[in-house]
Amino acid sequence: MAQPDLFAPPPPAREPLSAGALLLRGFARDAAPELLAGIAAIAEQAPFRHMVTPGGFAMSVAMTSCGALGWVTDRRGYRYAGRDPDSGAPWPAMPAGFRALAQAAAAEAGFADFQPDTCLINRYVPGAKLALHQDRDERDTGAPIVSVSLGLPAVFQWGGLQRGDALRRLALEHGDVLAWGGPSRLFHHGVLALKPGHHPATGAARLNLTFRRAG
Ligand code: MD6
Ligand code: FE
Repeated sequence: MAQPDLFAPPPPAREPLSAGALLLRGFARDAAPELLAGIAAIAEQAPFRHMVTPGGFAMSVAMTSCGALGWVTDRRGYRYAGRDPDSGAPWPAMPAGFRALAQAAAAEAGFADFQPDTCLINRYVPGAKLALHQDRDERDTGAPIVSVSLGLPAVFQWGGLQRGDALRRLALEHGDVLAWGGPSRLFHHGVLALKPGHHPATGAARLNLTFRRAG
């Protein structure tokens, strides 16, 4: 195997992807233990589940939510709901540290005063993937989205406004944050099937937090 090049420059800490989209490498690394503890507490109240798409297929990514709203899907469609359909209870509150991290990342990307009302929590195990999609179930697409990657690395596909636009592949690692809005808010994106591996913080899984203003 080739030796790592000790003199290769490190990847840039902030990489603009296009107008309104910024990759902040390692931005959440220090907060990761607190985020993972928060996720564990949320999952005790609102367990991860494999929801069914309107087409009738169970998603390979397991999901739960915190905040005033949670993203859900079933045979009736995709939407945001104020209660967990599995328990009938309100979603767990969004921890203050989650909100603060999302606001700080949004501010870095030029979106002042981001007020997320939902955080979708995605759990990937090897083989789990997310097909190319747009995030358009939110009432107001004026607000950005902040996405935090934890644990095993994943390949993120990043396209454009049109479904057929060229796709870029980004390696997202533990602590990486994407902040994305404005002209990029409705860009297509997806996650390729997770490769097997072990990460000290999450074991054999990748976790993703996606903060949005949905209501
Ligand atoms: C994921 N993320 O990274 C899935 N959507 O696991 C998303 O679908 C996503 O990361 C909108 C903006 C950022 C994202
Ligand atoms: Fe998305």
